Amino acid sequence: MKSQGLYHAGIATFMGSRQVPLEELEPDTFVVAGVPYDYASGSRPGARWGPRAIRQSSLYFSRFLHVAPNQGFVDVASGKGIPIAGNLPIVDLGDMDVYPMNLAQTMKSISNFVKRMVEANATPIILGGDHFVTYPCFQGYCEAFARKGTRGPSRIGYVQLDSHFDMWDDRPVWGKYSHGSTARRIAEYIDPRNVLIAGVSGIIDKEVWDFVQENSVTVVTLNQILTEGLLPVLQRAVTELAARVDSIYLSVDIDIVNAAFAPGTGATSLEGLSSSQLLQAIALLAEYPVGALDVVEVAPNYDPSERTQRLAAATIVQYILHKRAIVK
Ligand SMILES: [Mn+2]
Repeated sequence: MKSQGLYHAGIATFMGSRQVPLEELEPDTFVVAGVPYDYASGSRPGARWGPRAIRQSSLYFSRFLHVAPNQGFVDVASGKGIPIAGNLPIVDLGDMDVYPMNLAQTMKSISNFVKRMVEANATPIILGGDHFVTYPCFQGYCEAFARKGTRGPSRIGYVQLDSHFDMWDDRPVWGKYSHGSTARRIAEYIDPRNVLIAGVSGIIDKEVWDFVQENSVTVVTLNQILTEGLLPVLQRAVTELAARVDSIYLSVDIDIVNAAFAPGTGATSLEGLSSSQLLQAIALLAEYPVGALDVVEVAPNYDPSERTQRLAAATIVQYILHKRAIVK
């Protein structure tokens, strides 16, 4: 497989990278792990198949690992070089253990797993799963820093690209934990001023809006993006956040992208970014101290064209190449 670099050959790890056990992680590595869990999804499940689908589509990009030409690659957008393709430090851990009928056990499994990834000085790349899984992932991320004694949760920021706030509090049917309450739980877990939600649109509960305003959560609306420009408005917000924190956890809900580009998700968005805008946003965010990335809510069962899962894979590859490989 390594010498062939064929899209359709071999076992579908992320980009065709090596699969290693958690115990054998090396520092300064991008470490991919899936969370095949969508039991906290409200209306249209399917994100349990996200990790496998994203891995499948990531093989399109396996040439960056396995077919490095002698002179490297070039980023067309910037004209800058990608000289170390072929040596990108990426491994795949497979999927985390989840327990569909046991929320507490699932949360503990996920947070412990991510904590161990960060303790190994690796950069977690997490394949969702519905957006619920981000909360235990984020907890594990924070716990690793707290245990190291270097940085507590107050110095960690959270950036969520999403068409929705995911800021429900305690719902009569769902309780406090679902894919619609992740950002609320995170805004309670850390200083809410260090939470940035970007891309939101639509009509929302007034209770959520009031919580956001009263707690000074930073919000970049889709309307601001469309009227002021994606890069200026996002750059301003992230620069302000980065001045207050040492490390940022970035969560990408694929439903930030318009359903024309990303139909394979539960809560499809009729507004939202284009796929080009999402990739531009990722290239920008990679300039900041983003230490973990998740891509969630990819439900491949609603998209036989596979473009949603391909966009999810491209989002991750964009982050990795801009973080590590593109010459500044
Ligand atoms: Mn979401």
